[in-house]
Amino acid sequence: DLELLKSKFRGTMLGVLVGDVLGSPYEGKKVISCRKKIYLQRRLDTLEGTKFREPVMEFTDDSAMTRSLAESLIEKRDLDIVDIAKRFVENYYQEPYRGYGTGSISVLKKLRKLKNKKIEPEIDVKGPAKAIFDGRGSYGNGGAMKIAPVSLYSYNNYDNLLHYVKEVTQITHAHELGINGAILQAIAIQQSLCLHPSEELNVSNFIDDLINKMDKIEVESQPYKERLKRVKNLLSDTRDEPNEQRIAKELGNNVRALESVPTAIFCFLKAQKRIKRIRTNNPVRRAIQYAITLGGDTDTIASMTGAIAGAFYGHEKFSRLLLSHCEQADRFEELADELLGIATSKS
Ligand code: F2R
Ligand code: MG
Ligand code: MG
Ligand code: MG
Repeated sequence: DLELLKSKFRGTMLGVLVGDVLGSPYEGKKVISCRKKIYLQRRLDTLEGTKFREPVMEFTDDSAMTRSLAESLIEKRDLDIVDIAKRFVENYYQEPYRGYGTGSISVLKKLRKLKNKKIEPEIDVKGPAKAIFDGRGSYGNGGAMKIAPVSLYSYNNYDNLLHYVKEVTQITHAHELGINGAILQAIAIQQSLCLHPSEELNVSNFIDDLINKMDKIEVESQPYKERLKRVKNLLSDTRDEPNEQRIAKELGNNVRALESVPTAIFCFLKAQKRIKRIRTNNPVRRAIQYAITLGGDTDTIASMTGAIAGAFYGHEKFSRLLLSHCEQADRFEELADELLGIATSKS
């Protein structure tokens, strides 16, 4: 069903943007207080209920890099990591104020020098990422935060998806945890794309599928698999419902991929049902709002949550009024449509 797929592609790209935009004012704070929760509830109610009275809310590096990646896939109609790296660099120098991570900034600066020297780009494009953090590479969530367009591009080919995610992520993240975090986020989005939003989501199947896939991907130690098992346990603990502090402690809420990608998956799955003190019937908004209440790296966790939720529910669940407040919402929808054109013409 092409109409449904179109809606899901749009939902994915809008989820990245909306989560980032709504989450970024809270980035870096602790689990948010009761008073802040009420404020957040009112703020989102206002944004969903007013047309463009406030200035447009700006996105950060998460959406900026997602946009560059989507634009490259569309322009090249293929995965071209040299072109993607170039676009990351150009975009960073055009808008350096978007709140990039320190590791990513040093990679982008080195990539610019490489470009000037024009040395064997196919080999060297992954070089700077390998050099940072004393040669260990970054385990930040910057790989996962920008990966959504690859899930769309390869939505119907799992093996290609894994290969492409690894290639793209290695431009900025060489650490295994950074790469596997991007893989987990990409396959969570892909799973959501393949499910029908009018049928109730089977939460335990969704998480079991991810656990089985990560079991094959993580060869030696299995930290992501272990976190996903925690997600499963926390979701099934209905008697003693875990509060935000406990979620942040057990799953994490920071810039490390290991301590944010499983958290985003948890937020999406938790929001299948009503959540105490979050007053909305909209499951996409509920997921994003809940992700923000966990504090820490709120823009990125809300953005990754938004992408997975948007991929499941589709774009109809995004309030048009809310979107009117988000910088470049139309552009993100347009990119989704163009990615759909390419992804469906390939197969
Ligand atoms: N950078 C931020 N937020 C903080 C400042 C933003 C603020 N608004 C401002 O303008 O000042 N947010 C963005 O960064 C995260 C994505 O980060 P990315 O792209 O993965 O960057 P990086 O630097 O590679 O990794 C993030 C941090 O993780 C630690 N780290 C990573 N690998 C490490 C290693 N091998 N050893 C030690 N530490 C490692 C470092 O502290 C990195 O700086 C998103 O939240 C995005 O929104
Ligand atoms: Mg950011
Ligand atoms: Mg195994
Ligand atoms: Mg962030």
